[in-house]
Amino acid sequence: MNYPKVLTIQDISCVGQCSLTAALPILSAAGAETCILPSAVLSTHTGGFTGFTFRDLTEDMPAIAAHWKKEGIAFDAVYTGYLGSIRQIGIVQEIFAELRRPDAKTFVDPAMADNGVLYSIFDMPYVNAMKPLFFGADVVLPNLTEACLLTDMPYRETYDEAYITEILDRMEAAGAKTIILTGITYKPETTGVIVVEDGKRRYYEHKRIERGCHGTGDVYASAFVGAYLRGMNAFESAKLAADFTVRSIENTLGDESHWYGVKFETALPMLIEALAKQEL
Ligand code: PXL
Repeated sequence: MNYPKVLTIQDISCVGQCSLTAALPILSAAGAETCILPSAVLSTHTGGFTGFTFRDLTEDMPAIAAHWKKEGIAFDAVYTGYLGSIRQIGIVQEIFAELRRPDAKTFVDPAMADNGVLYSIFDMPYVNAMKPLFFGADVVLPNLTEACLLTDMPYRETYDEAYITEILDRMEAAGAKTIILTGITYKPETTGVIVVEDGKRRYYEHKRIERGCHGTGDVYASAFVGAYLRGMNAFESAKLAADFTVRSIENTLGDESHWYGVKFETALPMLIEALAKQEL
């Protein structure tokens, strides 16, 4: 039985359906043993709430990892999302090196920007510090804004295939292996994901829902990692994660009071059903 043990490192936003409160249930639903290393605890996420609390857990992280090492705990996969500080990026690199099982895979969602802007706590030194972690990972999941920041390309709202090709070329030249580039829109009514896998580039185009939603990047990345660890290839995992995310957004439409996240829980049965067709 394939029962991967995954470690996911990201913040706990107590309210907001993102980062660990999305990754943990989604990875569990995908059949993975899910261990967590919280990078920070916030009362809410930072996208639209004001006055949120922020407890940086950088100081705790090396001690937690050292305890695991002493106990002989190691992981089949490490998946990182929103990190709270530049120092944490270095700590995460040490964890990658020390706590992975021999064939372990690393997944990095840079989780630092969207729609052309950095999230409120980040700056360019953070972007530069992210580069070695990002380009050294087995699988990376940037959105277009993050891909531009990490390749020193200007962010554009409208573009053609040549622009995206340049970004992908730069990512590959910098060392990226499997790339899942999300939110690539060539036509107003659709969006899609580009998957670079074994040197091949493929595009999965799907329905675009006008309403922008917080947390969809985390929901997407978690579903992708869950499917990939279940044995699906990158392209099939990217498709399933896209369908799951679209369903989550659709299930949230019409409820204006739910502006801060997507109701991904209501789409979990669909994810589980799709994954059930895979060999365990
Ligand atoms: O969804 C990404 C994310 C994760 N964690 C925190 C955030 C955000 C996006 O704004 O603020 C704390």
